[in-house]
Amino acid sequence: MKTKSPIFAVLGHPNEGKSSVVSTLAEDDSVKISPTPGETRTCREHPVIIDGRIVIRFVDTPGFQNPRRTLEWIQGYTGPGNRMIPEFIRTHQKDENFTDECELFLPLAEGAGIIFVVDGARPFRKIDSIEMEILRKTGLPRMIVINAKEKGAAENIEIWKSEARKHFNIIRLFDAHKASFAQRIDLLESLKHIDPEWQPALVDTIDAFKADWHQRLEETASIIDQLLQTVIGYKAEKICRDEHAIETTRDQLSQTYQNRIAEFEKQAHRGIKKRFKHNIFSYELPPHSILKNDLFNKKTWQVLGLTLRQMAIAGAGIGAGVGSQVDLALGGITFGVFTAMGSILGAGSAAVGIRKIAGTKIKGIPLGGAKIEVGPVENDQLLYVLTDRSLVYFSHVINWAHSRRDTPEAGSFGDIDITPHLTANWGEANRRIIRHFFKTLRKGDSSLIKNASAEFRKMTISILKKISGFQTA
Ligand SMILES: Nc1nc2c(ncn2[C@@H]2O[C@H](COP(=O)(O)OP(=O)(O)OP(=O)(O)O)[C@@H](O)[C@H]2O)c(=O)[nH]1
Ligand SMILES: [Mg+2]
Repeated sequence: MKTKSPIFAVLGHPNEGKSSVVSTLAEDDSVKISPTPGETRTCREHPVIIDGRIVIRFVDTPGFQNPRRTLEWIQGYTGPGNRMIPEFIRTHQKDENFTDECELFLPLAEGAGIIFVVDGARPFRKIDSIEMEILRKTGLPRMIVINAKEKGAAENIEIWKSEARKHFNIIRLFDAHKASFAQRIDLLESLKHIDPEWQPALVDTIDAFKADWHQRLEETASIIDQLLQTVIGYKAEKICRDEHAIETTRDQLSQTYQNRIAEFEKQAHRGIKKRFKHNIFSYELPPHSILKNDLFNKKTWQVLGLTLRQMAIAGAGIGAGVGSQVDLALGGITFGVFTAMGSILGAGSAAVGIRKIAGTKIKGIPLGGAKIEVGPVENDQLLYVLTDRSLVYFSHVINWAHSRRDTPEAGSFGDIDITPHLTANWGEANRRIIRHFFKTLRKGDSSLIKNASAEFRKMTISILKKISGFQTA
């Protein structure tokens, strides 16, 4: 049995998406990917490390340079099968016609399994069958990954499949730029079947991936928990000695309050992004994302939690008092959102009025002046909006493959609809949990908070699982 972690070389023609497959599978956003063929010149190993242990390695390689002549040499080779690749490298290492082959064969000389990547969107060509034949002749365990770069004609894919069957017993369709966690696990599951010797190690690898994913969901839930706790506990305060400056100071303090809350949220989102290994490439939110609007922007509040019908009613200028009745009339679908919206939209301001969210207190102090306090938050709506925005952010991050280097457009991946998972659509059991959590936090009894927070995190993990479409144990 092999004792080292499984190793797979990702091979193919130049520019087919080899580096993209490596980057997505290894969740490494430092991999160089470019539209120019020949971007990858040397082999680079990308280990996946979980809990300090290498669980699998993927080797990115340059594309074939001279497949026809390589196959000719292989067909003329008469030595022992296991010496063929080392012998090819030894014979051609000084020949610049085979620089890339000598390089891409290096991991094969060490017994790596093969993941052959092709762009299934383009038509199949003769050169492809030559490359496939080379790989078959190596006798190494191998799988073909059809990575359709664009939505190719379905008949192209069918031709690819039937040609691939001649050389590979495992054929997978995999979209490197869009693969979800579930699809990545699926690909690893198929790797198990390419070589019985790798199987026990790969079972272990897959278990490690799943356990790690579960841990990430736990950590995300605890980041959201902490964010809400921090926001509930926060207030901005200032002493103002000048009686005439009280109003202006209060406005400035409201701004400070608002900025700090926005900063708490950013920190939480950065934590989530980091946990999902988006480190190097600066991940951009898609332009259509609701998160492109600031936390306190009216649009944020309009979109999170308001159905079209409610928007229309809100647009008709219904104020706070009526809002709460409409809320009831709609059977509680809005989970209280509309009540807040009624008052906020009724106020007609471009930004959500902070005074409606966090109470301000002005207390006289000895020797003149006042102590001004903004916060803590009085209106649960801010907490629901923060929860929703964290769920939206999580959804963006997990659906953003590490191989992507562009800015997503509407309809590319942002169309994954997480509306059913937003607070306004939660079932009664979950609503009860979050309401209880907020109430307990406000009371401030630390032993009760511990339990309420654990219950909130447990519920959040189950929502995150649903959003990620992957049920871990
Ligand atoms: N839309 C889309 N584009 C992709 C996909 N995979 C790769 N590409 C694009 O295709 C180009 C080549 O991708 P790479 O991953 O660098 O390909 P490669 O096979 O490593 O290329 P070389 O190293 O040059 O041989 C890049 O512009 C990628 O963004 C995909 O699944 N979907
Ligand atoms: Mg490359």
